Amino acid sequence: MVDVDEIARRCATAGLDLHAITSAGSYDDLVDPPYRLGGGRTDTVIVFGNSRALWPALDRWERTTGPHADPVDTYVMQVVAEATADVDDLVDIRYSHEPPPRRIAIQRLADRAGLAWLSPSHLCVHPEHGPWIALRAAVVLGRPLHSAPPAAIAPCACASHCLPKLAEAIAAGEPADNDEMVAHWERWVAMRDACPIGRAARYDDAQVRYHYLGERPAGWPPLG
Ligand code: B12
Repeated sequence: MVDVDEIARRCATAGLDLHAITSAGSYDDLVDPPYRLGGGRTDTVIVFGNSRALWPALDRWERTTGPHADPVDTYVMQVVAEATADVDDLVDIRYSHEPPPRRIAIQRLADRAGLAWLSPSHLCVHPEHGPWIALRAAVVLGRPLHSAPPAAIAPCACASHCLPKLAEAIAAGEPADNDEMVAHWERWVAMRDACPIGRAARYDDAQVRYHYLGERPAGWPPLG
């Protein structure tokens, strides 16, 4: 059987450097029915994410194999599919970018698994990388996990850091979709910058501009 550490090692090599485990049931108990994983309650779930470590790998891949319309999503699916190709008890892979009815509340999953604390600013905060992480996929395995590890604990005090910035961003117009977020993108970056944890882990400019504005860096093959 391919163990969790080996799957995580494969993903980390490709830039998906963060992971934690919990049981499917402990996540399902936290969310409304449409967001549940279903299946066995003791199934093991690995939640994968990335720090800024994703960017060099992704950048190299897009320069050499692109253009892809959605490079991050396409790359993540390829990496996770390859990392789990020989896993006999693979039940499901849910990606954070999947729309309903396959959407999962991946921040709640990451919080429950102890990977990163879900803060009131709607961002998960990792003890080392702060809010400068993304959450990418949940890999569900049919091997039992009878006692789920503890949930994440708060590493910071939001009231004097991100929350005033969240209020400013919301006052500028609470976004219902990505276009509305882009209209005030610098306010949303300011909220992330306000967190005292993980300042050294901030994404570089190309990664920030790609994630908030969808800007393809110079050197990436142009979309047709
Ligand atoms: C839809 C969505 C959005 C919508 C939110 C609309 C809304 N009102 O819910 C919009 C387009 C506005 C948005 C914006 C952003 N998002 Co977004 N988003 C998602 C997505 C795809 C689904 C969220 C969802 O429906 N979850 C299901 C519900 C049931 O879960 P929930 O726990 O109850 O609700 C969570 C979210 O809905 C969100 N939320 C709920 N209400 C509101 C209201 C506002 C104003 C915002 C901003 C968020 C928000 O926070 C909740 C937890 O506190 C997730 C990925 C995922 N699968 O979860 C990414 C995700 C949450 N987003 C993410 C990010 C980074 C952003 C942005 C910073 C921009 C970006 N592209 O990088 C901005 C700004 C957000 C911020 N807090 O700074 C990351 C968060 C990483 C982290 N460290 O936690 C995720 C996990 C994607 C990823 N690949 O990592 N997003």
